[in-house]
Amino acid sequence: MRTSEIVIIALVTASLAVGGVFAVVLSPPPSPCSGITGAIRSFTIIVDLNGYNESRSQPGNWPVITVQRCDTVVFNVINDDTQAHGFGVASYSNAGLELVGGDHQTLKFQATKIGQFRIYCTYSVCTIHYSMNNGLLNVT
Ligand SMILES: [Cu+2]
Repeated sequence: MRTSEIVIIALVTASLAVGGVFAVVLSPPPSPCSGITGAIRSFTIIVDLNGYNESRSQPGNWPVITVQRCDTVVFNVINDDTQAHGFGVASYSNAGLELVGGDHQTLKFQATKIGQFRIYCTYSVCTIHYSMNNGLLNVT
């Protein structure tokens, strides 16, 4: 084999190896919950002038919800107020739901990330806003 042939073979081999490394680096990591069927955990959130499920009269975090990683979390959010409110869950749904007065919507996701995630009203102008910023989703 001539030197030039060896060089070409070496270059082709090297580029294939680099391509393989890039393919591994660039492909998304598998979901930590792939193949895991968690429980379905449903929660009803009543939104009114007392906050989220009476959060106005709670000194600390409220509501506090705990699920296990890979559970499917379903929030049934009922806006019993006449004004609009939002319902966001940090990291899982930052945009959240937008509910006009009297609206009822569902927010559903799989809890793939472990941690504590704030539950909050995404409408900063609502009159009860200070009581709608301290909900907590614990994913254990
Ligand atoms: Cu609000």
